[in-house]
Amino acid sequence: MASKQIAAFLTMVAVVLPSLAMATEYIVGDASGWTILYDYQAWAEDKVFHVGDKLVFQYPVGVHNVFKVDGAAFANCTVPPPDQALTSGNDTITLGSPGNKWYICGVGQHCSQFGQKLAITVEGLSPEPAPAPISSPEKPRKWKF
Ligand SMILES: *[C@@H]1O[C@H](CO)[C@@H](O)[C@H](O)[C@H]1NC(C)=O
Ligand SMILES: *[C@@H]1O[C@H](CO)[C@@H](O)[C@H](O)[C@H]1NC(C)=O
Ligand SMILES: [Cu+2]
Repeated sequence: MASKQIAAFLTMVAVVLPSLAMATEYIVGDASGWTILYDYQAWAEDKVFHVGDKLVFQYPVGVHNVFKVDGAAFANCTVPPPDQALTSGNDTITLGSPGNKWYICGVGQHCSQFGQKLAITVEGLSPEPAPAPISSPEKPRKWKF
């Protein structure tokens, strides 16, 4: 009885742990942190972000802030209402869904004049399924996993 429960628990741990271990915490801008005159697109370029990963925006409190915005606001550096700002100086955002995400600094002209903006694409948790072979005339293969 009890050993059955333990077995079930261990199975659960075995399933859950690897996915937790794979979650990555990214310090935006690495040692430079969240600042002006830094190329965040170059920073993001070689990274693959997944659901569950975290972005940490680090900066001196009061000098910058972080707004999550949509694509249009990102393009125009449109700053949302102040109550939507993250201002802790160590703002952690867990990437909760796949898709495009946009972040800007709302202080002064940091976004529009000094490039303090980050756009990323978040991939889903599981790898993309292999594309189905379209041209193959043979009957569908049975995939073994
Ligand atoms: C962004 O800027 C463009 C060009 O100036 C303008 O046409 C558009 O309405 C702006 N969008 C937003 C959401 O402010
Ligand atoms: C910043 O946030 C990260 C992630 O939440 C945390 O691990 C880290 O300890 C924090 N650092 C400071 C200096 O508060
Ligand atoms: Cu700023």
